[in-house]
Amino acid sequence: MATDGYEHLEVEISEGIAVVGLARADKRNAVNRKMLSELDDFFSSPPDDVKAAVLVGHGKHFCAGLDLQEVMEMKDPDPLRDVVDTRYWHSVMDKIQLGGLPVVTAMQGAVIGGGLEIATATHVRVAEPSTFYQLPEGSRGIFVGGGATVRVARVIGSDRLTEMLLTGRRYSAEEGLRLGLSHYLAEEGEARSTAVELAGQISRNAPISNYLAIQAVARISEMSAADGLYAETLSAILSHYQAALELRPGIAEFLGKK
Ligand code: 1HE
Repeated sequence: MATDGYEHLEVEISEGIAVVGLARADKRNAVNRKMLSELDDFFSSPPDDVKAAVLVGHGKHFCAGLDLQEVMEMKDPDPLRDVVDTRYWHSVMDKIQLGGLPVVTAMQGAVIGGGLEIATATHVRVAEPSTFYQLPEGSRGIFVGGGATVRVARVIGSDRLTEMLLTGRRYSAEEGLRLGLSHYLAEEGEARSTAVELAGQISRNAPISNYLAIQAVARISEMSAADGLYAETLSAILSHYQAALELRPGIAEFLGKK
């Protein structure tokens, strides 16, 4: 089954896994307003039968970041418009991270600027050897606005984020693996199939365990250690209770036989 009606996204659904493709290869999947609103739409209300998503970029590059052409077309400075736009990026990245689906990203070629912000809003990242990571905002005279100060910093540390922004350097796939920008390094051309396999494996976990791995870890990472440990206890109990509920039909069936 494919979800139709998008201009810059291509969605294919099979066996509970949605492969969501950034489908603007001629512009290296640069993210314009339309693509961002389509990501918003998909991750706000994924189809009920979808248990996990795989995010891919069509063509040779995962994503070249913000559509700079669209930025240039907005001629007059308008701080309020820009605040609203940046906050919209933040809300869409939140939906990707916390909207309810485990998301595995398959990356190749450029993972630049907003592309890296999208990738770090996802939960598992697989790279190919051609992958490189860059935050060229400094050399473009702008600043990150899609969550990098929080999410990229959480992965590589604020010290290295500052270094990436100041120098605009490219980190290679190998370096990215070491830094945690990817969790897996697949053979060239194999990131998507590895990501689909991982998504399939994740989709077979207990839904409550996936929910807590995404939500509880994200929330607890913002808490003090004492509050985090308390929240971990409550989360663990919630999962045990859910497991007990799921066993109930079996118990009822057993009792019914008596
Ligand atoms: C674009 C964009 C884009 C390509 N916006 N149109 N992002 C950047 O600064 C990255 C800019 N792009 C690149 O460095 C390179 O394009 C790539 C390394 C990604 C790929 O290189 P290459 O040689 O394969 O492609 P190309 O020839 O540079 O580009 C092909 C087309 O894509 C071309 O358009 P055409 O009409 O001339 O064919 C490019 O203009 C177009 N294209 N990248 C618009 N980004 C939430 S805030 C986040 C802030 C940021 O993301 S800043 C980082 C922006």
